[in-house]
Amino acid sequence: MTNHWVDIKNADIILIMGGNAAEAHPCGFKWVTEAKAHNKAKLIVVDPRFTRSASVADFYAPIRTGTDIIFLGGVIRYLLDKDKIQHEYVRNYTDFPFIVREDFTFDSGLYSGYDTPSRSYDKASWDYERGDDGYARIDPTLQHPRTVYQLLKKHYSRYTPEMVERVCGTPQAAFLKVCELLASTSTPDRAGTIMYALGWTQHSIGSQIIRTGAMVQLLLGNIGVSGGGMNALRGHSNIQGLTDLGLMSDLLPGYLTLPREGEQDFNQYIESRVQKPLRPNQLSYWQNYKKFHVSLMKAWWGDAAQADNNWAYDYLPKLDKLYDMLQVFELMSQGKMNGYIAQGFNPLAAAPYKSKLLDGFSKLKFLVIMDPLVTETSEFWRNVGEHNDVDAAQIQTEVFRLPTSCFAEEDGALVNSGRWLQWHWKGAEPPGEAKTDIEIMALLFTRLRALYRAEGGKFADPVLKLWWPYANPENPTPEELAKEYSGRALADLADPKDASKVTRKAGEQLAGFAELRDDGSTISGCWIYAGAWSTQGNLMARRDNSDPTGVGQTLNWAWSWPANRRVLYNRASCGLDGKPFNPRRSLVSWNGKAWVGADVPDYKLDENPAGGMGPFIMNPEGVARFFARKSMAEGPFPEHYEPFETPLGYNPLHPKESRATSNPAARVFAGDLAAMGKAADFPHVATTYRLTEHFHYWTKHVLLNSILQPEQFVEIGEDLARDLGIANGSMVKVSSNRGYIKAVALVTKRLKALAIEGKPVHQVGIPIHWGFVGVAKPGFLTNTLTPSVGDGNTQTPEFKSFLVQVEKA
Ligand SMILES: Nc1nc2c(c(=O)[nH]1)N[C@H]1C(S)=C(S)[C@@H](COP(=O)(O)OP(=O)(O)OC[C@H]3O[C@@H](n4cnc5c(=O)[nH]c(N)nc54)[C@H](O)[C@@H]3O)O[C@H]1N2
Ligand SMILES: Nc1nc2c(c(=O)[nH]1)N[C@H]1C(S)=C(S)[C@@H](COP(=O)(O)OP(=O)(O)OC[C@H]3O[C@@H](n4cnc5c(=O)[nH]c(N)nc54)[C@H](O)[C@@H]3O)O[C@H]1N2
Ligand SMILES: [Mo]
Repeated sequence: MTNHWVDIKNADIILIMGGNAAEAHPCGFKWVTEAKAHNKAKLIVVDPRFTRSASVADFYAPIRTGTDIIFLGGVIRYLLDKDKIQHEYVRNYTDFPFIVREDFTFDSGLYSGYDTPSRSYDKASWDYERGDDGYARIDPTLQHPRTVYQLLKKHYSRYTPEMVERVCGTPQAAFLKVCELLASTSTPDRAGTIMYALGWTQHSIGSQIIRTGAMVQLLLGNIGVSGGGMNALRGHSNIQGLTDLGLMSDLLPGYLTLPREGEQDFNQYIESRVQKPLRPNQLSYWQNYKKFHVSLMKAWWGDAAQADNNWAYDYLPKLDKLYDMLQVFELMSQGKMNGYIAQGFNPLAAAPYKSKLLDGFSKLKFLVIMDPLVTETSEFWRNVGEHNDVDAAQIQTEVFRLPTSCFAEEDGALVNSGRWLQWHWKGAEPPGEAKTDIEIMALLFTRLRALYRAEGGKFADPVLKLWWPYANPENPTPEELAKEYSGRALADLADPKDASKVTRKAGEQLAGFAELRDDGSTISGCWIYAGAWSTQGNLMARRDNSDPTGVGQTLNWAWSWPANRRVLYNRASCGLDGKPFNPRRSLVSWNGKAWVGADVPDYKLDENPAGGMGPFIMNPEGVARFFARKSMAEGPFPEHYEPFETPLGYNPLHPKESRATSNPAARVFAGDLAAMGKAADFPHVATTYRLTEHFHYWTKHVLLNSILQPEQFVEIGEDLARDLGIANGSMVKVSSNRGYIKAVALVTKRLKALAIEGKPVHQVGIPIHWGFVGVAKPGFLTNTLTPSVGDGNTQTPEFKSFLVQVEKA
């Protein structure tokens, strides 16, 4: 989230699109209720299904799955056309006036630089034109035909209300009503928020859908203001912490990035991440990259990380490719992996294309499961008839189960969607043989290290020299780890302006990332968490919810990254003069000497706004981007591409012979592509989703939850049920090109056929929660059906849009 849960109460307009917060985030949803009750906020829901969120909305619009870029691109066109944009904001705080290179082109759905065999782009032309001074060229009048503004207008001119109706199936009147409501927040005194989750992320163009939403918010001046923002409703209680701490295959903690194979040289690695300002007097905060990186390497390898070995740069793996889960399961099914550890992960249930996973797991030598419960993955080898039809005698994989505790049986911090690190305390000891994940990982590490010490091995140093300074090496405490990721000084730190003054004594916890150094004198295991545990103690454990300004910032409740700031980019809530656009809900302001206010300013505290420094200090241009430059796989402006399994078979935006039907830059493995189905055989569009009564695949172990939602069902619209002669409550078979499931038919008014390109398209809704372990009625795994293709940037699987055939069982 750019903002946070409580702040949703400040919104005037709330768009829930690509999520179902009333169902999947019922506690956080109370802030929507607050906004409606106290702020007269209007709630809009856009979803293929009439959901629990829709049932309390002021306005609902249906949409075909996977077509949100057309819808949102249509909103962009509407806002530009009707001049419903916040002018001062857009002109000064975005890249509108920046001039794009002449060789940048877009034609028949493809951007300049496309290479068909590798399905990827040479992105050189996706950039600004540079002046003789080295800075990006701009035209403040916005008249130059290659300003980002002009290119944006041209790009989305194709996204007309007629196109929205044709491709999304959303009636024009409903679409225009949504536009009108959103447009009402283009004035400085009104704010709108977007709440989204998997309905946007789980598509082969998911990241670009989210960007399009962010572009709508920028046009409306809704980023950096209270009641605004792009608010990703995260899933598991600590999934925000997972990405923060760099558990993606290409990340390091704090969104630093792992080097690629071609980056063997340390200085080159740093230089390519330290971005010089693209306009005069901009901060470009990533210029501090080296300080964060060196402090991380010191936290990991201590004395073994020194200037003369480039802070142990050789110890870091250099990626030849991404190792996301789709890649891993591809390698596994090719027989290229010996072992796999599933820690708090039930991939057989959670990953797409189940039969491919069964094949892969069967080829492993060993499989380790760290989990408090029995999972389908831990019993992938068990034949349970139709629900898991395997030949157990042929499977040689050795499975180890390591029982773990769960969050309620340990102390520690969880990071919520709003970036708050909230400390919690255990309520009970773990039962039986269960140990915490920390203890198990520490035991694995210390034993592996002992083996390396005794027997040696290839490239042992990264293991042997890992810094492990914990009182009990076999069980580090959450407190020790928290102090380490927050960070401390290893030597006395001198004031950079006056070397005779010591600002921080050796051994002291740091107050924040501004104190980090690139000379090895500080450690921080995650720079964005620096200051969470300061000399004042564990700030994550704070529980003071006082809110002196009434805007809901509660700065003394827990601790929020970065720097305890609650709303990112909050400098953008003020005009060029430093005065709030909306004094009624002020976050920060310039008092003539400093930035002050209800939130921690996202800016240099003493920076006079007259100097012209932009509010988006992480970007080298100082402003927000409509034109993403080289940061996305598919191109600088989001373009609609059909799901890989498309009911149309072509992209209505492009000439029919165009190669750009589905995401041309998505990575897709040959076998997975061959397993895609066609509309002729699988005419119904399916999507998958969750229910309040279950949490994924584990609450089916709980009797009460299993009583509330006892067995797998699929939602089918009344018109489709009539066509197929399916009665409510009868059994149906749902097949894709990868397998089939059987389930109870729930015939409903919540799903209706949409008219797409003049033809009716039926959508089918499939909840994800059932499987073959637990006390609920045994069922099929929904992911028997789903296709194995990921978003072009994150590789999040396309769980939300694929083709099936429904028939009577
Ligand atoms: N009770 C409960 N709560 C949970 C979870 C749980 O299992 N149970 N899981 C947690 C986790 S890990 C996560 S990630 C979150 C997920 O939270 P959500 O993303 O809100 O959950 P989903 O139900 O997967 O999907 C949300 C909605 O997206 C819609 N949708 C599908 N395709 C499209 C599309 O193309 N466009 C649009 N606009 N909408 C579409 C679906 O119809 C569905 O209503 O929930 C978390 N909360
Ligand atoms: N078709 C389809 N597939 C989906 C989705 C979808 O919308 N549609 N959603 C996807 C999403 S967003 C998600 S997040 C995944 C969820 O997929 P998973 O994360 O695999 O599913 P869970 O059942 O939430 O959790 C996995 C295991 O973690 C264990 N666990 C709980 N606490 C702890 C702990 O403290 N330590 C350890 N070691 N284990 C613990 C639980 O017992 C459980 O067995 O599913 C994905 N798959
Ligand atoms: Mo999730």
